[in-house]
Amino acid sequence: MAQAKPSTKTETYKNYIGGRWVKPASGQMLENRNPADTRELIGQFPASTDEDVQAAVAAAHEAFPKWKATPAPKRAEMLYKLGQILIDRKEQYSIEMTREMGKVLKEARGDVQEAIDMTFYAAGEGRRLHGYTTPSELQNKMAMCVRQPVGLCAMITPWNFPMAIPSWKMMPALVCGNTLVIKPAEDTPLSTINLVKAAEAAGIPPGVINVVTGLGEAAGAPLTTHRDVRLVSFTGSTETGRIVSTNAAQHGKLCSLEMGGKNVIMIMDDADLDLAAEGTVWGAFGTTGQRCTASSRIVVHKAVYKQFVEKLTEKTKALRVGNGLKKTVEVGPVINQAAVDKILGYIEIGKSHDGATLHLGGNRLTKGEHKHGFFIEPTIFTDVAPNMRIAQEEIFGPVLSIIPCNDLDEAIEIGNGVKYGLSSSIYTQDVNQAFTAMERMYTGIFYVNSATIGAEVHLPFGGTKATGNGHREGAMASSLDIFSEWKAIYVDYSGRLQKAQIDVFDNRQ
Ligand code: UN1
Repeated sequence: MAQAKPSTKTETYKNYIGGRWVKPASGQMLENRNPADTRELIGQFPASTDEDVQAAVAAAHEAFPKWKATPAPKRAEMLYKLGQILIDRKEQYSIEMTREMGKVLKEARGDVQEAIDMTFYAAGEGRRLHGYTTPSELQNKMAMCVRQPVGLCAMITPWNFPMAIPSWKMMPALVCGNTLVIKPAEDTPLSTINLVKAAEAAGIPPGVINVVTGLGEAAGAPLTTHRDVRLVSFTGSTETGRIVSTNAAQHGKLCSLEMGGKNVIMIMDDADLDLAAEGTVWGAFGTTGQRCTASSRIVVHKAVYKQFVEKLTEKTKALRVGNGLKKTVEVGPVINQAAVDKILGYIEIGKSHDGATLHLGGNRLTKGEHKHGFFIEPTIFTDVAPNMRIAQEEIFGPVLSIIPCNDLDEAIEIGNGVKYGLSSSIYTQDVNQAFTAMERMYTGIFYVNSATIGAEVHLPFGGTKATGNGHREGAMASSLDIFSEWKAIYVDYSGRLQKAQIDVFDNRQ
């Protein structure tokens, strides 16, 4: 198939504030280019600043009382409509996502599908949002709990799942009755704008959802300190997350963080090695390794090490790297030049600082169809020691470290021996080993006989240790804990003053 032709048309996009598409106050724009072919301009997007953030927060603040007062089932009806619109526009939005982010079209479709799933799933909550009743310790008194929205939510989202991750935050926030301002990553504003266009078409009222695009410091930071923002929900690097949570703490805000990972697959000596190799290729090189759940460490039992590496090498060599719009391509580009520099920097660290064996790949691809994009070969390091930098730090690219081990205990120790705790997995046919690992891996997600990626929206998504701050997205119970607050209600119908903890109940009466 011919290489995708660079587009000649330049679209100019706007912020969405108070139900209107508006230019940024500064008039400054940022270019968004296709990482598979940087000659192709996706569009110009607002380089928003504090002034735009102020306007967006004001709009969300104003819209809040009415949205909160809208019955939850009615809010949910709009989400059902939004889900249907996303289904109708899925192909267009997926193609646009591949062009702006680089992930192969099949995966872009998965990303949009995840947003669809999340939207319908959250919509279902409109007729639940359950609280509970509970007995009072006093007679003629009723006690219950209801959920209330937290208020105005600020959302700062990453480029690697540019529609799915915004949907994890937006949909539960909306069904709970919150209004929001979202600042998508500067590399992928279009996919979030597309999601918001669908929300606009679904009839979500002006001001309920607002978008400001631009850079983190100029457009994201002001959201983390604004007086009227009640909650900041962030997904991105651990470094930025720390800044976000410091700001949030200093300004008395609720804060939900989803950050890095250094996820491990443990392959035992009884594993189905073909399945494990196939899973490893998907976990490590799917989305070009740019998932926080990517399988970046493989701990392999020494008894099957050689055999596994052979199988993995063969499968990895067969991967086609290129423009994700081409049907045959399995691995797209990385997101931008800074990512290329970081990933190549880590490959160098692996070789010269860590002294690991560069077994496969290790280079940027610069010729032919790769000439104008950010392409890096799927890269495998072998004989990696658990404490090497390439085995400890998040690379966020197609670089895999293979670490030998002697048994399950050692695999678990290595697996848990990093600062992150997002996802982990084991390949084994032995139910005892599987359950042992399940219990002892201190991660937020665990898989048996599959890689570390592939979370479904109705289960909790998030991690332990440096990955997060205890919150989970996805799964409704945990999402509601982020986007709603409890209100405890006591109704005394005794007609007299009753004092909890003080009045003594007399059962002879
Ligand atoms: C991420 O890893 O950055 O679990 C998000 C998965 C996807 C979401 C990944 N559903 O692989």
